[in-house]
Amino acid sequence: MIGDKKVLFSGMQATGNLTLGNYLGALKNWVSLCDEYECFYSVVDLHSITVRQDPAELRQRARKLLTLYIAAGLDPKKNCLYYQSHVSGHAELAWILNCFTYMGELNRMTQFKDKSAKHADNINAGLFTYPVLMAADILLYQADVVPVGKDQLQHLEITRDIAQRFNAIYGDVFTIPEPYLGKTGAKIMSLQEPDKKMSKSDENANASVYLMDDPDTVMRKFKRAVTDSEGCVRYCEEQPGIRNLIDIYGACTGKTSAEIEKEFEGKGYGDFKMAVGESVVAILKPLQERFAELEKDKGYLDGIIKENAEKAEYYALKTLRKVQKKVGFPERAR
Ligand code: ATP
Ligand code: LTN
Repeated sequence: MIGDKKVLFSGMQATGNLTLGNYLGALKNWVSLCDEYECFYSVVDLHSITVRQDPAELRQRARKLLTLYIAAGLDPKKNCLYYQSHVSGHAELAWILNCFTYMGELNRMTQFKDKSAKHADNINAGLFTYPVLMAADILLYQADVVPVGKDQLQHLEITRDIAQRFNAIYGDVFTIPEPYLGKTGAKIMSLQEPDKKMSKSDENANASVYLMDDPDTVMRKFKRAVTDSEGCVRYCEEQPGIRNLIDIYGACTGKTSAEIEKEFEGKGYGDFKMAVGESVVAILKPLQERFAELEKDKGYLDGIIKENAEKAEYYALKTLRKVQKKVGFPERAR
């Protein structure tokens, strides 16, 4: 707890360009959470170097992501938005937690298996202990809740195991985090293969709408979106392509699927795709404008980055000092 609020932590990697899926499924829903929770959103750049990165590009992407957090509506006065690498406590706690994590547990992580298959020439120890760093992120802030996608639930589970193991030895040091299952946005699917989720690492650029796509590109991608053969706008299992477009249109306009079916009764896919494209353009436009303004205001952003890192560090150090004491490190002279 911080004050009378529960703590929420989440992070995103600055790899790849954010998609409409990331926005509708995560970012957009994060905006209102600060009323109920004390929120920390990190750009997890320590995690990013588990696969090889171009340094200039990583720096640029990390800044872009942090700027996008703000452009998407996260108020940096109410949410702590910071770079993981600016708070050294993440790495320090990760080391300690490494000594409370078993090889066998890490060996079972499916993301490690997937990523080592994908990067067979660089199976480094960081990739293996990635979940321990993630545990450190969460436990450092004594987070009660963590909004994550399904693919990260296994990492949240190991975080809980590590925390419980530590607490069993040293007393109640860590809050045991729960996955955040509140109001989550729709799962947005690929525009080209609607049985696969829209993902920023998809190699086919037509499959994903990126938050920085210009209106023409957005409209073109929706025109080319794979649809089904029924020819009518109906929300059903047999039409995964149309269902996805209805989900997107609904998320952008606030309309229900029944309202959307009614709106497009008797109309073909062409009209519907245009409307979906336009609704996405309407959502992205203000976000892109805000992004451009923020990017120009270097002094403002730098100030936010510094202020928020200091705030994160304050809470991180509280936990870290407690943990260091518990495991038996000598106290510092005051
Ligand atoms: P990658 O392709 O690199 O795995 P990703 O696009 O799948 O990335 P993540 O970084 O894994 O995205 O996820 C960031 C957040 O966005 C998570 O909270 C996740 O649940 C959400 N998210 C990602 N893709 C979608 C999607 N298609 N629909 C809804 N939410 C999504
Ligand atoms: N592994 C996560 C990103 C991440 C994270 C976290 C999410 C790193 N640390 C802590 C929630 C809490 C991912 O790739 N989506």
